[in-house]
Amino acid sequence: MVLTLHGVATSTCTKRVRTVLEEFNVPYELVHIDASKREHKSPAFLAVQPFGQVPYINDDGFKLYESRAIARYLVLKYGDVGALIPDPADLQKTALFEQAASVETSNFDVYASGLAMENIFKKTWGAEPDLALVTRLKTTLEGKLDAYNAILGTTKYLAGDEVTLADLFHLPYGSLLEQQGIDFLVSGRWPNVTRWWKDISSRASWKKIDVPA
Ligand SMILES: N[C@@H](CCC(=O)N[C@@H](CS)C(=O)NCC(=O)O)C(=O)O
Repeated sequence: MVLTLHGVATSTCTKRVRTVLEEFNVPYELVHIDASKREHKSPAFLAVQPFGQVPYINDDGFKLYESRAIARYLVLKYGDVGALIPDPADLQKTALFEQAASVETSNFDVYASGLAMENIFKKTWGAEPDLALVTRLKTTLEGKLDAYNAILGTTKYLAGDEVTLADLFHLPYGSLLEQQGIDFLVSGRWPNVTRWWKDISSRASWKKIDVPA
């Protein structure tokens, strides 16, 4: 049975999973969840994903939600050992990978997703962005990028000199920054960040699935 991904092609978290599927050419079927009909809040959907959020996967009867957990599962099941996640036998490389993955959720996602909410998603239901919040989020993210620039001045990627999921996790919300006219990743103001961003965002997997939100 082909793996099914239950989500929305344009949604950030569905894109995070699709990128990994494309990295390893895993055959899959995208089962579209129609958010306008609140399909993600239906009893059938909630029975699998109790928070009513996309995406989840069904891999031969094994169901899993949370895009980053799905990504880890897919890499370990379908990838070569050491590709995108370090070989689990290497404790220190694994720990550095987990550190970098945690950096993404703690120091990037919270601000970049907040900006997407204010500047993009709110418009879809006719709400106005909270401009004071936008300023706070941008200022905090600028400070975080100082640290990113320092990290990426010593290694090619966030967890060392090999690309990992920790890098790829940034793609969905990172690309939405550009869509909002926030040039933090591309301007060269943080040169190591720009070098890194150009590298990861030009991967064939991302180019294939990136459709505007
Ligand atoms: N941490 C979850 C977040 C999932 C999530 O927030 N999905 C959004 C779309 S990107 C969603 O379904 N939003 C609708 C809602 O929360 O009601 C993941 O990474 O899978």
